[in-house]
Amino acid sequence: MSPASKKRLGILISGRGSNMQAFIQACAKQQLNADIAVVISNNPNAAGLELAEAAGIATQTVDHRLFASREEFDAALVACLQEHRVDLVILAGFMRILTPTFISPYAGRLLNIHPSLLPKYPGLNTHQRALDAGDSEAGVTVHFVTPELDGGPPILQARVPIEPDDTAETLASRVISQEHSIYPLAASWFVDEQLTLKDGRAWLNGKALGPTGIDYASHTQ
Ligand code: NHR
Ligand code: GAR
Repeated sequence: MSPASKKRLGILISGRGSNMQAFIQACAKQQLNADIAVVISNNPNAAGLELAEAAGIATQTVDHRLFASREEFDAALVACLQEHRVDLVILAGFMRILTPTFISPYAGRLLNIHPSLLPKYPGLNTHQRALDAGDSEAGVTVHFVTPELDGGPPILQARVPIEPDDTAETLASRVISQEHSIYPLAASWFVDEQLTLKDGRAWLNGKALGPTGIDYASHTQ
């Protein structure tokens, strides 16, 4: 693909930004043939904003507390992404639920990473919930975002074992290293036009994916 037609990513964060950093590195190593056009945070204190600035990437803060409704906040996010001519939106630890005002203009061009083996544990506190349930494994899912929270079609999952003395923190650190591998990989499938959302399902190279997407371990075998 010529540089002029490189896809432009917009990354939405709320905090640390380690997944965003994985995208910066994947672009630098040309594992991901895209440009990061803008990093947007709803939280003015997100540490990830400084990481993005240090990498020379445009940043914006759109503070949700300054808007009267979720729809007005979402419209401001859309305006910012449009200004930066974003083709694909990456939610990377973004902590605000989005309404159709945001999702409609980016339907099929909007990815999230969720730290559980969806459809298990949508929503918050996933690692503690997996521990409390006595699960023997946990993991992470990259999925297309739809209006149903963490309910959009899965694309790629990685599994990790749960060890007997795990805490939510030790489990999260095992999961996050998988996140940094699978999220840029799934985005590269989209950027390379192998991945689409159609009829409510994720399709990779013309094949509809199952309800848990691709398993990363079997993909890398
Ligand atoms: N929006 C839609 N419509 N669909 C999804 O699948 C979304 C989404 C927005 C964010 C990320 C998500 C996750 O992977 C995500 C997926 C925030 C909350 C939440 O409850 C839940 C899930 C996710 C992100 N947020 C609270 C809210 O009132 C605020 C919590 C906080 O600020 O700490 O928006 O887990
Ligand atoms: C990641 O574990 C991500 O999966 C999770 O938050 C962390 C963000 O870390 N996302 C959610 O819980 C979304 N609700 P990061 O800021 O270092 O990428």
